[in-house]
Amino acid sequence: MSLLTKRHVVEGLKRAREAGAREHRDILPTWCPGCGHFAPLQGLYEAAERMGVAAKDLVVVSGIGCSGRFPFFVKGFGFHSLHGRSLPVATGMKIANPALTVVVVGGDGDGLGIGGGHFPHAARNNFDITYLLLDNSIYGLTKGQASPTSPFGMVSGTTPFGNIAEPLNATTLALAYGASYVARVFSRERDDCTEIIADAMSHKGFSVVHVLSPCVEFNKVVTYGSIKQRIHELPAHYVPDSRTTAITYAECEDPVYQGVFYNQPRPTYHDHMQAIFDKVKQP
Ligand SMILES: Cc1ncc(C[n+]2csc(CCOP(=O)(O)OP(=O)(O)O)c2C)c(N)n1
Ligand code: SF4
Ligand SMILES: [Mg+2]
Repeated sequence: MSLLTKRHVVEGLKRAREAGAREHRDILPTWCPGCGHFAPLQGLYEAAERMGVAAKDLVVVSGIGCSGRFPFFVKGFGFHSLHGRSLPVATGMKIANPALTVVVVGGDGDGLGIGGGHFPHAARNNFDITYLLLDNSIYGLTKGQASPTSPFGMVSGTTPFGNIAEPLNATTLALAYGASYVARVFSRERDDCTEIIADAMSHKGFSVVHVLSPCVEFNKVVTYGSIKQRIHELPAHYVPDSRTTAITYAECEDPVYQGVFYNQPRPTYHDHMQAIFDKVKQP
């Protein structure tokens, strides 16, 4: 499997157009060739296409970061919000117009650093939105500072003597916070990205896809090679119905598992609010 670059996205779009598919981008991606963020972008195009989501019904909300550029590259409504504030913006949109398909995209810094306080509340309220957390274990846009998921000991622009903090695990956090759907996927595996993003978008409730999405420019420690050595599919017998079992698998570091860790639909924020409205309306 080769790395997905701008050329692949252009060719993919050309083929899709020739096959009569609706177009799903306005502007071509500006990421570095080989950036991990290309595969989830292609995944979102294909998932939206497959699900028949019209551009007028799709909203992509981001914070700030290389990952934050996502909305520019998708045909639909977009909101490039403030650093770490994509989830409150997106949940507000969903409350205002529940008919919209809302996809939130952000980086490890955006979602687990400055925006880390919003993640648990979006999850426990079970808003019916999809959150693509593109994790490259670095601040890419600002050229290589340690992030909340950088490994212990990693040398970076802000940790010249090695990172002294333990990394956060986005999959574990999503599970612990109460997300009703949690998956992890390696962005090198383009087809897996598409399948999992489509599955997450079909889920009714808060779905999190933790994408291991290397920054080829500024992270020389967490790379396609280092992830490839440890990544493994969840066992064939795995059933994604137990949060505690899911956390055990999510915490495993060798191998690092990918796949759907948890998928247990429950009433969404909107369902609960509707029930309250119906109750108060009764004579
Ligand atoms: C309030 C605020 N603080 C800091 C910044 C500077 N800043 C922009 S992007 C970024 C980190 C981006 O890292 P990440 O979220 O991991 O996204 P990536 O670029 O790696 O995709 C920072 C610190 C900012 N734009 N706004
Ligand atoms: S700096 Fe890193 S994260 Fe940003 S576009 Fe380039 S490879 Fe991707
Ligand atoms: Mg990052």
